[in-house]
Amino acid sequence: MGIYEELEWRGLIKDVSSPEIRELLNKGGLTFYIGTDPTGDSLHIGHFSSFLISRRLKDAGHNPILLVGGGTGLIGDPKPEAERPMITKEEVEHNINCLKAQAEKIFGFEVVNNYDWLKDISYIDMLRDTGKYFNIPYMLNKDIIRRRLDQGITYTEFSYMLLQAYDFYHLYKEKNCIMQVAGQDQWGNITSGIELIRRKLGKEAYGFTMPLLTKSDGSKFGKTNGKAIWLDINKTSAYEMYQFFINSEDDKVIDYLKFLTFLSREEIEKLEVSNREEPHLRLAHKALAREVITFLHGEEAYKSAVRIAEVFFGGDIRELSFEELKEGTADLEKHTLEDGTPLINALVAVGACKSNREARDLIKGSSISVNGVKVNDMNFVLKKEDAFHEELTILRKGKKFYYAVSF
Ligand code: 545
Repeated sequence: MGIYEELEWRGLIKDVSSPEIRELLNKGGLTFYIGTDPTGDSLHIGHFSSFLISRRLKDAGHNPILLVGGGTGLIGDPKPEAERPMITKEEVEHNINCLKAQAEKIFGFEVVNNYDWLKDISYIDMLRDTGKYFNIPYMLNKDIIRRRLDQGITYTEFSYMLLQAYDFYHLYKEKNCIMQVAGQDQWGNITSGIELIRRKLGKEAYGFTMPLLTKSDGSKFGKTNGKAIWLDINKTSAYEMYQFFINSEDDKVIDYLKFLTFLSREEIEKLEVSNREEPHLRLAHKALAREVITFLHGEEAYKSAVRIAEVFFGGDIRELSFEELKEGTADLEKHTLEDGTPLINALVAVGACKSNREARDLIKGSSISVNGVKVNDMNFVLKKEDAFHEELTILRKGKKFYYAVSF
């Protein structure tokens, strides 16, 4: 199985510009690029699969270039829904630094910034040397432009494809980069570049896209409760990421394994059987979480995430470090109570029960613990000095309902 067939099996090939791509990819040794605009200060899990593809191609003997769009980010790639708000030059610069560092750390590839060549082109030269190769009907026929025509699109965003096309042309000339790879939303921009190279240089360039990951209802993959899953560990902890993957939909988890991990076909097929025949073991989900978190954040972070998950699932929270406790309670609502609040009142205040009477019953029934210790004393009082680091008090009702309290 060549790399092309492997990508095909993983479901990573959506559109290809030419049937020759199979042979080119299987042969190895070509230079290709993948680009990203600095619209944020971190990549998120939705971008991850497109970047992993570069790694797969590198491992198959190709040379990757990662491009950050310091120039294009100032313009804004049109989205189907609406015009993008302009971001300031300072913001673009900040985001570039973050993305560069992240891309280098995670993928270790050469990073180029298109601002370096786009900034020097004058408007007149752009119109003469690039604009002249773009026919308005051709541009209007691009999917993304058609989708914006009713509500409108500014000239600025309309021109975006010229810049991305120019990048491809530039990299083709300067670095013999003959292929561009991206998510399926980039098809129009990729083909514009291929067209420009053909017309200006008389040479053939190539490109292919991969499908975007979705949830089973077709909605965007990569968010939980409206919160994105970031690759930056300071924005999304390893434990949060663990929860995200462990809770993947059963009918999607195999797709995610194919897109987001380097597990072999054999290993994934085994997990597919397990997911079908013994779904309660959640082996596929666990493998997914393990592979992605270990790749991004290392073995230690992954182990710690599992430890937090296991402890919060019914273990002893006193075994966790303070950092881990904070991670494990990060998505709980934080209740602020007065130092010295009786446990009974606290249970009502945090919403663990409806009345003092119910609180008493719970305590009597040994269902309540405070900071990992079962409490049977009706007169128990919560104190700041007993809190973890005098900061965090954790109440537990039954096996898995947690409440975080501070004073
Ligand atoms: C710019 C100049 C080039 C080549 C590419 C570009 C960027 C491209 C684009 N890509 C998307 C993107 O999202 C913002 C990331 C925030 C940190 O807009 N015009 O930059 C996404 N891309 C990865 C995948 C994508 C795409 O980075 O291709 O499909 C998402 O999975 O939306 O010369």
